[in-house]
Amino acid sequence: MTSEQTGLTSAQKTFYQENGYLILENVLSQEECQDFVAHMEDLHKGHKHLEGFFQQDKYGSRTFNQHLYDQRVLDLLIDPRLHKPLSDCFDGEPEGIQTMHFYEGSEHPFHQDQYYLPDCMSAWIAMVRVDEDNGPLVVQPGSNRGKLVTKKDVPMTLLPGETYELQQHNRYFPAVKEVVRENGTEVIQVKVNAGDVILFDGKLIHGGAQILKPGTRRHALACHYIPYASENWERDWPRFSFDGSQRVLYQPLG
Ligand SMILES: O=C(O)CCC(=O)C(=O)O
Repeated sequence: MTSEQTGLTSAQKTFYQENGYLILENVLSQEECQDFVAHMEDLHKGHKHLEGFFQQDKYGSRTFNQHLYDQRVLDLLIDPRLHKPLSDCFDGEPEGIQTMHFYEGSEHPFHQDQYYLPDCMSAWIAMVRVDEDNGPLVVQPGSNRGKLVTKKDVPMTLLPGETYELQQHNRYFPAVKEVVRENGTEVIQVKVNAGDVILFDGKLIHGGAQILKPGTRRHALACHYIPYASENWERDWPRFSFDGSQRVLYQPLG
């Protein structure tokens, strides 16, 4: 039996708590990864049509919340092999809330996912080999135990004339960079094989490393979760349980 079915060993759990991330090897088979990559390439080339499909040219060509219109992505978000490891990280039941499929490395500056999605964590599924050529994740191990830059520190409210991108580049990313500096510890690239999953804490400072071979594909599906018990939630997106049920907990006014 694999750890994906039985949950994390105590050594894995300790590693996760101390470092803020953990690699689970061979969660998906090579065939599953190749099938999924073919699916994503078919959508990209227009060989397959899916209502709602849209690629953003932002932080590497990516899709956003594809699980809301693509059963294949929803199945991965709530894949039973991820259930127990995520429950062990949270010490409670997880719910799937967000997906982003990256066709390429993101070169996303350092950030913490809990700035955007309070209480969250991630399961980042590599669908191809990810290394220095195609832009792996870069993380600051242990930063999950340090300061979290919140919306109280860097409000999301835009200043006159400011766009969201400017807010991020001029105010949010520099604030996180400062925490990286204050933490004073090394940052590392996390290189993984197709089928491996990187679990990481929403407080972990991470980003997309520089891509050494621009234009190289880097298929990876980033899945985000929140504890079922979390009420720290202000989105109208459905929250998906691992039994396939879903619930909407917040309805914006107007
Ligand atoms: O895949 C990447 O390069 C970045 C992913 C990321 O920042 C995230 O999932 O929060």
